[in-house]
Amino acid sequence: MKVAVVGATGMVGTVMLKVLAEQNFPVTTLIPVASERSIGKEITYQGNAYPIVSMQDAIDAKPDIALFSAGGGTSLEWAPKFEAAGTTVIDNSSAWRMDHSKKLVVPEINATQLTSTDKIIANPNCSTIQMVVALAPLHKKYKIKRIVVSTYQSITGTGVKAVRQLESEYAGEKAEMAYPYPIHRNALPHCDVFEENGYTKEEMKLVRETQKILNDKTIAITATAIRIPVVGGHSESVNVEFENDFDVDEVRQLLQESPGIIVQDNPDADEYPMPIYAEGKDEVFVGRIRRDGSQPNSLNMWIVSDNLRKGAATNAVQIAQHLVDHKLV
Ligand code: A2P
Ligand code: 11C
Repeated sequence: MKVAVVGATGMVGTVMLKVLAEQNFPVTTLIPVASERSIGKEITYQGNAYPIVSMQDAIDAKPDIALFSAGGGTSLEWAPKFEAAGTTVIDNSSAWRMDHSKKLVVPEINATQLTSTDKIIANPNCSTIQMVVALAPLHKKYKIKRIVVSTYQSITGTGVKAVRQLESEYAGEKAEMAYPYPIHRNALPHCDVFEENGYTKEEMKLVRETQKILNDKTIAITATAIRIPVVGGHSESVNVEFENDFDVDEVRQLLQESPGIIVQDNPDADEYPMPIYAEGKDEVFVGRIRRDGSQPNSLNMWIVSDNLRKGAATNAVQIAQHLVDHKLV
């Protein structure tokens, strides 16, 4: 496969390259792309140096697959041009996710919907991916009526500038601000921009993307997204109300047997998921699984995953692997 990585110097792009190498993805030619200011610089992949090229040079090279993580505007402008050259684009931005003609894919849940005619495939938002990986098997078995989710999100989701802000604040130095307030020793109830309804875009992604991936608009969802001074991954407190009753041990068993999930749930041994241990891993970690006694058929759980891995790069590479395995590219 000729593989282009668009945004190869960025936070997610760097992890995409790492995951492609780790998974031994069948790359014959690697085409790293970044902005004009990076052209000519080199990145290293599996011990070899590759020069960063422009978008147009990448299109002219006619890649089979392009993994995009260079922002929504870049995707809107360039993904159709790659498509026109015959490339299948897997796009990590929010540009195409809610487009009715594009599929929003988490391989464990809905990769079987993909066909060779899907030329721009959307990768969901990180906080959505980890939640739906854990909820999809439960929805299938007990049917979800309502989800109340609160997130505790890593600053890596914002990008390099946010990581620098935290490091500077921690060191007591003057920081270039990625957020409107300090993030060190703070919690910001503000991820992405505010929409007119008073919710942030990040919160509404959790609502809209979850309904699309689970293919069920009847699920009621409400979200609060919080940024915290953590780097390893996003954490989520999730309250779910089902149509049907469940047994908590059966829920644990079901999650344990589901692909991409590791259950860490032993309060007696202080065992529960945490972002410092999820960092660098590809799985979604679930714990604190317990009945919510305040209303019927309801469950609480705690879901943690590395937002740059399963929340972005790993999910995109898994989509690419599905396309290769099923000869869809
Ligand atoms: P560059 O490093 O040259 O700026 P992040 O999400 O971590 O901020 O990274 C964004 C990525 O997208 C970087 O690799 C960046 O390249 C790349 N990028 C930004 N704008 C463009 C563009 N117009 N065309 C191609 N790549 C872009
Ligand atoms: C965050 N979820 O943690 C964001 C980052 O729509 O792909 C990714 C934004 C997106 O702030």
